Amino acid sequence: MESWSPLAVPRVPGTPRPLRLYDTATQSLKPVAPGQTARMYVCGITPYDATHLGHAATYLAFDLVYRLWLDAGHEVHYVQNVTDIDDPLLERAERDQDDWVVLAMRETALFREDMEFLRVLPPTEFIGAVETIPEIIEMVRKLLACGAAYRADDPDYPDVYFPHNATGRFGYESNYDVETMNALFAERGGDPERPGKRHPLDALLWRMARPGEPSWDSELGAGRPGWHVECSAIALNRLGLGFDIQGGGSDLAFPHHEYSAAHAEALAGALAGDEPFARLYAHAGMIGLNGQKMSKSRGNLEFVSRLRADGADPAALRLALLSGHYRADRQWSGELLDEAGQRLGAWREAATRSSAPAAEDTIARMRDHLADDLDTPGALAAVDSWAREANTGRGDDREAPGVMAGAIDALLGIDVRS
Ligand code: 5CA
Ligand code: ZN
Repeated sequence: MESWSPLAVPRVPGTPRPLRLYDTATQSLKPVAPGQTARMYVCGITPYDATHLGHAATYLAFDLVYRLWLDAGHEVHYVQNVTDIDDPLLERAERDQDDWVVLAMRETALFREDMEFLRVLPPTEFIGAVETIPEIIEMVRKLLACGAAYRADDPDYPDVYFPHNATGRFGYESNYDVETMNALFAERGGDPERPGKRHPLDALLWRMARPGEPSWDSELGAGRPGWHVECSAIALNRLGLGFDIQGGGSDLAFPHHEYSAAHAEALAGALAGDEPFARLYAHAGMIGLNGQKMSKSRGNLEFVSRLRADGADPAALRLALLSGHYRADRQWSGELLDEAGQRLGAWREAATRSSAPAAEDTIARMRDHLADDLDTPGALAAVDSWAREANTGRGDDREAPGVMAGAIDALLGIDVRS
């Protein structure tokens, strides 16, 4: 499907720093070390409702990765999906007497607008599940052929399942113990109780058509895809095995990223070797509201589009979301937006000064902080101290306000000149 509009990203003077990120699989900070073309897959929305600030915060974190790669001179191949067929979408369409296709199109269009508003760089490829159904069918077919899939023992609905331990290293990505896996599998879209499965943790690959549900004809039988195989096929077919970063919110560490990795590795293992699906699994913390994780099912949501309609400044919204560390679970509040507005005011004032302290040291500090697992609080504090000095009349570098404005734009995605 169509991505959203690109943005010009200014070049930043000085020396970029190699990025290190926390990897969920090895539970350690790791150098990202991409080749000339850096490859990233970030799990996209399920478009049954508008983009909330939790989604926005997660996409902003990976937007910073993109910007640091551009700063380091890489080409970036960034793929993001849209889960435009899945249970939550069908349930919402049913509840609201809406057509699921129309609902998905409407919410995806709104998501694009929200991303543009927040100056998030568009993925190179923005791919819907529905448009990739033939790829998914092909992947399930191959998994069946290599023994990494089986039919449920159910004559009415012989759905196709993935034996969770097909690769022999199940659990390497999330590192959860069995009790945690069982609980999260049940909580996040799994079907541990489904009769006919060989093991409660086996995951759905292809759901045979039920009356009244959308389905696609195929040699597997008419049906629709499971959730994890969607991202597995989309990523594998565009980025290949061993791409640099698989990203999403921490709620995707299990089951979603564990299984999407296992599906691809089971298939590739049969053909090639044991390269991991992704070299690094990065997860953003959960944004909460009123003390709980912001989620569509709980209904405690603050939408980007509502703030947009209220006339919120996109730069302030972006700054508010970046004021906490991306991995920390954190609470949204109106005060956060007010504080960000004040901070932005100081940055804007500094950027319009006729002179200021030289930009080089501050840019070096911004890069150091961002390269260190996206330490945005550190990077923002570095800009704060430069702006404070500039706004008290210190510094006689006439280029500095413009150079800093360019760096703030390129590295943080914030336009202080608007
Ligand atoms: N379509 C799937 C991924 S393939 C999905 O999880 N969609 S979603 O709409 O539920 O979430 C989209 C992204 O936002 C995911 O990366 C998810 O981890 C992240 N996310 C959801 N809720 C929050 C939250 N409260 N805080 C931070 N990130 C969140
Ligand atoms: Zn996904």
